[in-house]
Amino acid sequence: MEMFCRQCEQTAKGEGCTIKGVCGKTAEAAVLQDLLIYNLKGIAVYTKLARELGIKSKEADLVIIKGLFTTVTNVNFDSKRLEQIIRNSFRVKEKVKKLFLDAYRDKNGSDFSGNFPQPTEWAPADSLEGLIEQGEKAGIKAGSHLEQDIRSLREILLYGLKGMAAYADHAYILGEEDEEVFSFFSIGLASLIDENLGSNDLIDLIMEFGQVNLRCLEILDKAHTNHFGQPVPMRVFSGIKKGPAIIVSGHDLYDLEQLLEQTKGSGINIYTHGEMLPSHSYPWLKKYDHLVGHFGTAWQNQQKEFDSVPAAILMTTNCIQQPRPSYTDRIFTTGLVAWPGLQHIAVNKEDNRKDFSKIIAKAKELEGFGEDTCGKEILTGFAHQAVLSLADKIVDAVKTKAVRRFFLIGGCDGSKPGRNYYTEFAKSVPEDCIILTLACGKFRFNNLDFGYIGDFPRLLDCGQCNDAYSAIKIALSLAKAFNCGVNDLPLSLILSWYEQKAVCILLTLLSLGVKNIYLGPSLPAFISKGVLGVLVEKFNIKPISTAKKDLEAILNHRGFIPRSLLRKSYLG
Ligand code: SF4
Ligand code: SF3
Repeated sequence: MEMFCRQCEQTAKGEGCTIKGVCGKTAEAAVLQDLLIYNLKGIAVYTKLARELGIKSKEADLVIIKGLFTTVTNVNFDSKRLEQIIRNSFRVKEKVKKLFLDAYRDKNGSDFSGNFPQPTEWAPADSLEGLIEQGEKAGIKAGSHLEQDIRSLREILLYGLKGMAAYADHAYILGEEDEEVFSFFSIGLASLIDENLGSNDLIDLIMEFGQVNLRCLEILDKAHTNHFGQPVPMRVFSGIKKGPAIIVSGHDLYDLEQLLEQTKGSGINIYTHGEMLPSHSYPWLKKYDHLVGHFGTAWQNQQKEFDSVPAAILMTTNCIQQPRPSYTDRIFTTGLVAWPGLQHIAVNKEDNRKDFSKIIAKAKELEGFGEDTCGKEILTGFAHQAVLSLADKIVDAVKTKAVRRFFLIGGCDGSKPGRNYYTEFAKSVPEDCIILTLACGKFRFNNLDFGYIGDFPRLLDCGQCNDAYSAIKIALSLAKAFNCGVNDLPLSLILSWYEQKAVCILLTLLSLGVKNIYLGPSLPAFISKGVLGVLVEKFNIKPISTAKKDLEAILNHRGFIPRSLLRKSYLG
């Protein structure tokens, strides 16, 4: 069977997965995901047209958002689940098609006579085998006739949309949504099948997307902080407490909250894993005494870390890896996460809540850890409010040269070699500099002791990849405080990417005009030479080289204090 996927950083040979995904995705699941995206483009054409007539379909918008999120790397590996999602998305497409055609007729007194692109007319085959055959023709290879840069730009936008879908879904679950964000999913997806759009049109759309994604990040931040409170800096225990345990991985704070509520007084200890670490800094979550600590490191180490623990495991979102036989009976998926054969905890559609009794029973049956063990404390919780409450002190520290420079070293972790660059870089940052970090890439260095500059810890963890808004807000607010542009700040961005959320964050940074980003560990396979040329020319994006070389280049070639600040504070 033919598949072709190159949406993530670990893609085979840096070119594309063709037989099976390096992530573990079967060719069958890969082509079904392609087919789902194909149908979502059809839905998007109708939702876009319907919106132009002032009509919206929440059901269709959500099918698009959840469908896109389903295809993010390391979310859904289950062909059966994908088949259900595809069939449901077809049903919704037919509904929104009728909605549009009826509204058009009502408004104009005649039937719509324009041409619809192919995905609008597509209907699913009756069998799974038939769907797979359809999917084989629906992937990005179907666009091989297109000029390389157009293909590349379309893929960049598609992967950005996938990343934004993850954020929009998290926000929606917590009651936050935004019309600009919802409508852009239709605009963006429909543009991927618009043959009239050239490179410049797509670049403009991608820049617009970056701004819309900023809005999406903002509503997600609002959803989190309204629901769970403003994060506060916290030292998180990373050892073990004796007793039954559930380890929660992924990114979904609402799942964690529901589980904490349902395990209150049960004697079960709850641990975060991977990107769930910053949960400990939210007042509404840290109030639970049985949220005892953080277990393990980043997603790519889960097979080793989950192998022998006597605990139940809950995977709330990406990134799940193929479970080892040693723990398939005690790992549970929920939400959009799916792996064939694993137990799944579904949401109750009536009240939008989940019943975690199955995983609770499993944790009790396993009996848990036999004894307490020590562990280092990990510092987290430096979201925008916590950092910006110190803005005056930070500005003073830069003026007095107590702090020379900030480095944002953040993004995804992954298993390909070369990622020790980020550890080396963090370790080599001079002692008068502060490191901001976020997402799972921080597990490469967040167990190291970076010490303090005065009252400031030298390593400030802003949160999950879902909290990129915090890092952006901190940078923009500091630029305002220094009365300079963000590119004039004594700030360097050293980013690592793996999956599509990193793509959408990068596009937001570019849409804000942020330049000189160091990007690694390797450049995306879906970026064509021509598009890379534009990125280098307009934004001076640099592929990482060695930590030593890059750090030297940054420290030697940048002013340590923004010119405007020098003018204001020192030159009068
Ligand atoms: Fe390969 Fe990544 Fe696609 Fe998985 S998601 S099939 S690893 S490119
Ligand atoms: Fe990590 Fe998957 Fe991207 Fe959330 S957990 S940042 S890779």
